[in-house]
Amino acid sequence: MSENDTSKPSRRAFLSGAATVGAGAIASSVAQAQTADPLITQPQEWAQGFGDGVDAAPYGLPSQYEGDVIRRNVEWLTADQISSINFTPIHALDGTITPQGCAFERHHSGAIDLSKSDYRLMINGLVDTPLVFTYEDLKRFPRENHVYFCECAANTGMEWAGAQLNGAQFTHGMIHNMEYTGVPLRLLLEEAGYDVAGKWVFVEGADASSNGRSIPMDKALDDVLVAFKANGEALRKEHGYPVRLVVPGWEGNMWVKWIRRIEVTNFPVESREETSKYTDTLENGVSRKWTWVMDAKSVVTSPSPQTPIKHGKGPLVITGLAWSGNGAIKRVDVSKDGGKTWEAARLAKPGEKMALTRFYLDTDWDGSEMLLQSRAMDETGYVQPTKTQLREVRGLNSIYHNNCIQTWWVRSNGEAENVEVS
Ligand SMILES: Nc1nc2c(c(=O)[nH]1)N[C@H]1C(S)=C(S)[C@@H](COP(=O)(O)O)O[C@H]1N2
Ligand SMILES: [Mo]
Repeated sequence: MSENDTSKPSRRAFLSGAATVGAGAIASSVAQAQTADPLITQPQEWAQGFGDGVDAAPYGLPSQYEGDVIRRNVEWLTADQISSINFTPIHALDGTITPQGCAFERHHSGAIDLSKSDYRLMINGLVDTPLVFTYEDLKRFPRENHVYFCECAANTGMEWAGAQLNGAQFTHGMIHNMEYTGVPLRLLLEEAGYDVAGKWVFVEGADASSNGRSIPMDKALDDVLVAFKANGEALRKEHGYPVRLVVPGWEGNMWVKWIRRIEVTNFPVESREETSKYTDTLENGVSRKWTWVMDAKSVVTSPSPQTPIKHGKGPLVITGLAWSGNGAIKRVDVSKDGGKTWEAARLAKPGEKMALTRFYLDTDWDGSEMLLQSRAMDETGYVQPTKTQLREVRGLNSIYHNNCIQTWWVRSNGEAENVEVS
């Protein structure tokens, strides 16, 4: 829009209008009568004394005003806290890195306390020398840093039959994205002298559930990490302290926490977690299995049901997240009319492989209702499907791997609701 266009407030005019209040020079097309704002014209209480000293919080917590940016659960979803899940407040975060303190948790038998000194990792099976590593042993292998998303295969799983949960946190919050520090699993397998006949590894956690999963050797040798830090600090207890597996782009269930054993085998174990669970039953009753990769997906995080538009019409930042287990996000489109027309969103940074990508659409909202959608495309050329397209292939029996396009119905009062368009 040109600066001379006075029909709609431009972002620049809006912002300069706000900035010049009090300076007596309001020249923009949206200049409004404003009374002096005491919060900027009057000395405030917090400027008339001292703040907290440096030792007030040896380990800092979020500001007291951010108390609602927390994990939340959906009560009816799981019977108890021990085998349960909660959700990342993605509607309230920005950028791409998820702080550990509000990153979703999924436990099959609760989060265990395991110290570094009691920690052991065994590699056995088809290897020259079965080995047991201590935590300190792991720290003597060359380590790497990578940012990756971890998405539970069940993320968005409650939305198969119809629009159900009202909030991006609940529909899409079984995901987090952290910078991991860890040792490539390949180095540990080489140390043990793995047999090239071993086409699989079976990985187990130290918790009662053990959460055992089979991983093809090609993946194990490619980019899997045995990680001990996330976002620069030790893993939190709930994310597998002191050591977890990081399986880039693959379903969260394979990211075994408190990892204690890696067995090289020449067959997949077909454990509970890869047969009765984490398989997808199609309309004809046949179940898909080994659906490891998380396909390209995206969601508008704001505006959304938990973050309605409160400022009325005019400049509006639409934002969201996109990711793909098959590589980097190349493009995200946003629709305001339920998928009839699309605009290319701005990626905050070029997409990175198997990591969250932040997108923005800086727009002028005319106050009319919107059916907001986002559609991700990854470097393979794959385009995120509509709900109808996904159902045509997968039917309605599935729980896992729902990567369809999400719709938020934003009303003219700014409130948003989870809906489906057909
Ligand atoms: N040992 C162990 N590893 C586990 C689980 C578990 O219950 N026990 N849950 C799995 C599931 S289903 C998911 S989605 C991810 C969740 O990781 P997070 O709790 O760090 O978010 O961990 C996986 N690893
Ligand atoms: Mo999961």
